[in-house]
Amino acid sequence: MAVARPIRLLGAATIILVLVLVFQLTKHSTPLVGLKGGKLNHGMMRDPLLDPTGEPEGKLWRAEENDYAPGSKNSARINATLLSLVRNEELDDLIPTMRDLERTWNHKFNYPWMFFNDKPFTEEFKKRTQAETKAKCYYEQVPKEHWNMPDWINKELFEESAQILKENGIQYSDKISYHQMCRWNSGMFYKHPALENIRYYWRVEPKVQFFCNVDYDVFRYMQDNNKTYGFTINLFDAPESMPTLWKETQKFLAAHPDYLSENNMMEWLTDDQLRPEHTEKAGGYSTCHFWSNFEIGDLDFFRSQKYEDYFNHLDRAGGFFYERWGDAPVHSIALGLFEDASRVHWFRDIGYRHIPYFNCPNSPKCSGCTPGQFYAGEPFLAKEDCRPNYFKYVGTH
Ligand SMILES: Nc1nc2c(ncn2[C@@H]2O[C@H](COP(=O)(O)OP(=O)(O)O)[C@@H](O)[C@H]2O)c(=O)[nH]1
Ligand SMILES: [Mg+2]
Repeated sequence: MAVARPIRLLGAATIILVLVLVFQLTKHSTPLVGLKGGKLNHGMMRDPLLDPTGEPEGKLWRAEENDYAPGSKNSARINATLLSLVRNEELDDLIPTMRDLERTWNHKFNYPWMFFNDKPFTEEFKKRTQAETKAKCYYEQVPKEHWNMPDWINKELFEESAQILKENGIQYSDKISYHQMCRWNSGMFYKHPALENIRYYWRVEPKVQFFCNVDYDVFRYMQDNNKTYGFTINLFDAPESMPTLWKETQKFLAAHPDYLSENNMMEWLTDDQLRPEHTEKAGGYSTCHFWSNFEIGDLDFFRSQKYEDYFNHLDRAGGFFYERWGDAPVHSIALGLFEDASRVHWFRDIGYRHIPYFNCPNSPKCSGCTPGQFYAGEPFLAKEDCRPNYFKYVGTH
């Protein structure tokens, strides 16, 4: 039966094709909670793999991912580093984090780790961290002039303000080192001499977790796609920590109108629909920000004249100490105003957790978190997610 065989083969091929199609149609069928019917809608389950802007799936997953895989033509390391400000006492929390990131990503690329501390690192810290990676580790002390409270800050006024903030429920407001840390992460980290010749960094904090195998060089992805900044989580902040940050920002913008990017993210920064009380208390800023305990960034953005002028303006205004301005809103506002929106990237494929929030993709490359999960703990945490706002105004790039 010489004719029947091709026909049978054709039949089998059709069945396989139908099965593949059905699989493709059903594999991401988790209901999307985010922009349902055009309305912002918060919920614990969110599927970041589904595109909340309604664009066809696939467009947002990079087809070119394999171009950056180890062994591919683009796999040589670029000028970049992992970066972590950490205390000696946090060593036990840092080790599992290093293990996660080495297992899911860095053992394929061996980017160096650079640890920063306001105090000298102990020998134990050096020995145990270096033992976790084949890559080179660097241990850097933060210069005093980058860490100390600047001399134009009035110590008594700081203490009085800290008490008021504390009464308003602002965590760590009376801990001077927390203010110093936020200021260092806002305007000092990129000035450290050890980073002078480095272009990209990936910020890592002790205790954070990584859940997904990432098989491409994210730094090279940033470089080749002209990205300035990458994030995983977008959150609202406590407006009480920054009553005058937006006012100072507006003053700065009035003096430098030419610094505003043409394709800026102003609508995202000033949304007053989703949490109107936040926007009001923060003087017009929605408080929505890139959660900066995870960030993959281009140091040249922070070293730019625009960013430097903005930081100096804020620093002189005193809010890193008299209020509790965080580096997350400061970075986010600067990016939102001075950078082109298309140069900020949502790393939807990097499964991540910093207590209590998650970015958890629905992908076979991930394990250890629930796909779409945003938080663990009290249900009120759900409303802290402001990615729907970001997607609404800025989209995904
Ligand atoms: N060396 C050093 N690192 C600090 C200090 N304060 C905070 N950090 C680091 O800065 C980052 C943010 O601090 P963390 O306590 O996690 O703040 P949170 O995430 O806002 O609760 C972490 O990587 C800490 O290890 C400090 O006084 N010295
Ligand atoms: Mg932290």
